[in-house]
Amino acid sequence: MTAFHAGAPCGYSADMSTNRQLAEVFTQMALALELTGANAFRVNAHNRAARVCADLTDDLAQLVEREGDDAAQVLSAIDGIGKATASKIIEFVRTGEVKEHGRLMNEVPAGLFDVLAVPGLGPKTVKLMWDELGIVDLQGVKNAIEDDSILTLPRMGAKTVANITDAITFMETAGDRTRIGIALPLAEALVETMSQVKGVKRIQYAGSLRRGTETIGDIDLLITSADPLRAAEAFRTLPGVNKVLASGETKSSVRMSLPDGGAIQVDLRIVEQPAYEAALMYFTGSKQHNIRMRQRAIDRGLRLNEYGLFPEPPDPDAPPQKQNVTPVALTEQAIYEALDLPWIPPELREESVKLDGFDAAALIDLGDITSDLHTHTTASDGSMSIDQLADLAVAHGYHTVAVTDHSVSQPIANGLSADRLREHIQAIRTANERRSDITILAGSEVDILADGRLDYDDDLLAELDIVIASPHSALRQEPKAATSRLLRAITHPLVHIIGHPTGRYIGKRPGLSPDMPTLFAAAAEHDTALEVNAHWSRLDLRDTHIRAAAAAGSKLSINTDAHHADGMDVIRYGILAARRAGLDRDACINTWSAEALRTWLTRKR
Ligand code: DGT
Ligand code: CA
Ligand code: CA
Ligand code: ZN
Repeated sequence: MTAFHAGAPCGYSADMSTNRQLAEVFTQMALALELTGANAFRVNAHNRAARVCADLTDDLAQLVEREGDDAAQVLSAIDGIGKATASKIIEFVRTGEVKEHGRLMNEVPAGLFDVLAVPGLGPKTVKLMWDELGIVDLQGVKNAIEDDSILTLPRMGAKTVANITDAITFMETAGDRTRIGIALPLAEALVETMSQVKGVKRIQYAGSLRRGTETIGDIDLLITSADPLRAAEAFRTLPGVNKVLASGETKSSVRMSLPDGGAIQVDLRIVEQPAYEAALMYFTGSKQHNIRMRQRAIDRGLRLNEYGLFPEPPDPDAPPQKQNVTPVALTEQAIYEALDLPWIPPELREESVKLDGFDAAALIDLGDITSDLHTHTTASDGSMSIDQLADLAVAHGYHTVAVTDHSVSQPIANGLSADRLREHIQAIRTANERRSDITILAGSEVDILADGRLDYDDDLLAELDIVIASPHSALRQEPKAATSRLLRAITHPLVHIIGHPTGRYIGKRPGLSPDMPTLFAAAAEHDTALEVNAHWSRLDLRDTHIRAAAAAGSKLSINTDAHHADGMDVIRYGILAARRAGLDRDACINTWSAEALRTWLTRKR
C-alpha cells in the first residue's frame, strides 16, 4: 500500500521507483480533488490509479519507453487504467511531472497534507475543517481543539477530539527519529559510496544503527583516510545532501533527504588508523555503556577513551594521544578482554542490559533462521504466487515456508472467505506435493476480532497446518479489553502463533497495550509462540518484550510478513531486535529443523 508522506507533497525521491512515484502523484491528486470538492467518481478514479501503479509488477518507465507510440493503448488495456490515467502516466515518464498534479497542489494549502497525515483524520474531516473553520495546517487544528471550535463540526464529539489530540502528540514526539529500515539501507549505500573515494581505507557505521535500535537519531560514520580533506569534501557533496551542518577537520555533519520525504543527519568522523577500533567502540555507544566501560577501566587502574585503553596517565592534563604511553589495548576484542569481559555484541551495549547477561554461543543470528511462517500471496494482498513465494524462501535457504493469507474480516486486504480458503488450502497442498526443495505449509493469518473470537470456525482452522492469529482492528482498545482479547487467542487450542501482538506501527500508532506479563505467562503455559514481526515499521514484539517473553518461557517466532519479492529481506531487523533481547536461538521456532517444527505444529493441538 502506498503511504502518503507529509512535508513533501511535491517532492519525489530518486530512490523511489517510477511506479511508486506515480502512485504517490495519484494519491495526492485524489486527496487534493476530494479537498477541493471534486465529485466522488474522479476521486475514486485517482485512488484506483494509485493502487494499480503501486501493485503493478511491470516497471512503468520501461513499459512506456518500450511501447513508444503504442504506450497509451497498452496502458489503457490494464485493468484500472483509463485513457486519462494512461496519458498522465506517459506525461510523467516523459517529462518528470504531471501538470494537473501541480495545478491541484497549488489549490490546496500545503499544511493540509500534514493534517491528513494525522492517523484517523481523513479527507472528509479535513475538508470540513478547511471549509468551516479555515484550518490550513496542524497548528490550526490544535487551536481549534484549544478553543473548542472543533466541536462545532458535524460528528465531532469529545472522544474523537481526544483521539485526534493523542494522534498529534504521538506524531510530534515520535517525529524526529528515523526507522531503522529507512536508515540502515541509506547508511549501507553511504558506506559503499564513501569507500570508493580515493584514500579511504576503513569505513563503518557506528552509533545506534550499529546497535540495531528500532529508530535512529542520526547516522554516525567512521573512517580512516590517507586524504582526509578529499574524504570530507566528497562526503559534503554526496547526492541527497540538502544541507551542510558542520565541516571541520575531523568531523563533518550533513542533512540528507530520505525516500519517505523526511530527512536525517549524518555525521562523518575521520580518525587515525591506530585508533580506529577504539573510536568505533566509543561512537557505537551507547553512552551509558561507554560510561560503564570507562568506570571498569578506572577500577583496574586504566583509562579508556576514543583513542584506546591506556595505563594511568603520567600527566593527567595532557591529551591522551599526546602522552607517551603504550596502549594496553586498541581493538574492541582486546579492550573488552582487558576489562575482563567477552566481546559484547553492539546490540547488547545498552544501559538496561547486564554485561554478563548473555550467552555468546547461543545468541540468535541471521544464519540460524530456516523458515518463514508468516507470508502473503496474491490470494489476499500479496503480489507473489505460491510458487514464487516458495522460490523466494528457497533462495533464502529455508526448509519451510507457511502461506498465511488474510481472513474474511480484512476486506481491505482481500481476506479469504471460508470457501476461498478451502480452495487455497488445496492449491497450497498441490504446490507442496509438486516440490521437493521446500515444505509449504497451508496456513492463515486469522483476525483476532475485538472480543478475542477468531475469524474462522474451528473446523476450518483445524484443516490448516499452521494458524497465526493477529489483531488488525480495534487497536485503540483499553488495556484490559486488549489483555482478555489476546488471552483468548493465546489459549485457543488451534492457534500456533500470535502475529504482531500489539499491532503498533512505529512512530505512527502505538497499538494495543495489554498486560504483557500475563500474556507471556499464558503463552508459555499453552505453548503458543509470540511473533516478532520483522518488518521495520512494526518490530512487534519489540526488543524489551522479547526479552521478557523469553524469560517467562514463551516461544518466539521471527517472521517477515512478506507481501512482495523483496519482503523476506526484512528478516535482519527482526534478528537485530531479538539479539538486543539476548534471545537464544532455541527459543525461536524458526531456527528449528523441519522435523522439530512439524512435530511442534502437530503436537500443539
Ligand atoms: P541516536 O543517534 O540518538 O540514535 O543515538 P546514538 O547512540 O547514535 O547517539 P549519538 O549519535 O549522539 O552518539 C553516538 C555515540 O557516541 C553514542 O552512542 C556514544 C558516543 N557518545 C556521544 N556523546 C557521548 C558522551 O557525551 N559521552 C559518552 N561517553 N559517549 C558519547
Ligand atoms: Ca547516532
Ligand atoms: Ca551522532
Ligand atoms: Zn500478515
